[in-house]
Amino acid sequence: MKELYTNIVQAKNENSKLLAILLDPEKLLISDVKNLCKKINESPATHIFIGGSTYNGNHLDGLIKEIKQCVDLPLFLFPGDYKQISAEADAILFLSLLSGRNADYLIEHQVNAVPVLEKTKLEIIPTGYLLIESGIETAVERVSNTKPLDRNNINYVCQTAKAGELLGNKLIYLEAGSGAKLAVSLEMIEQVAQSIQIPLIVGGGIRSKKEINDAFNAGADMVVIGTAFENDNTFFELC
Ligand code: 1GP
Repeated sequence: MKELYTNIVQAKNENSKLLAILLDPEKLLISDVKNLCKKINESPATHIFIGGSTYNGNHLDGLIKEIKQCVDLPLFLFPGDYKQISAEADAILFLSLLSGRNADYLIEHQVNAVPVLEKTKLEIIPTGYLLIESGIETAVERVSNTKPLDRNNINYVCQTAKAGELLGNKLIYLEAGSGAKLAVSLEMIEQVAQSIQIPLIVGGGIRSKKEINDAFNAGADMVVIGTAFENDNTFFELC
């Protein structure tokens, strides 16, 4: 097993919770990074994720290089598609959108990513990605042209997560979508966590320290915070 994934599994086994800050390259200038790094270094974050549903710019390598100069946390690509792959990161969440039935996001983008990935030393972590209905249409839903899973049909979400594990994914990501009105319910987190053995990531619409802790207590191994920190980089001080 590769090191960064092993660390996540180890954290799960020790019940030591992980927190990722999600940075959207579309909303981040290289000149913003220094100030941002200070805030990240003062926060309880254990990981940085970078990526976005609609980014197609050309400053991703530069951004990551700059971030890596001032933050010493593992930096994972969380790509909207295969064009968002940078060799400068440490690892990539190699996502398959298991909640949807759009073959492009189940396998086509992954096939196209192979020649790019082969030129990098990125640690590749296969991740079953499940978009859950969250009260509004999110960017992932729009861009992937898929419907999220019914937030009330917990059994089906558990079954989908388990299928993801049986297919060989190493992580399951329960996603309400960036800026979601409703985060994934605690009941769903609890039941999915009990259905699978692999680590569980939860994100989308989480906006307070209490919500982070509730997600952890329900069984999330890692929580992802994007919008709350993006809107207010003192978020972790106020928590
Ligand atoms: C989105 O799960 C992440 O992919 C984070 O969501 O921006 O709502 O925190 P937020």
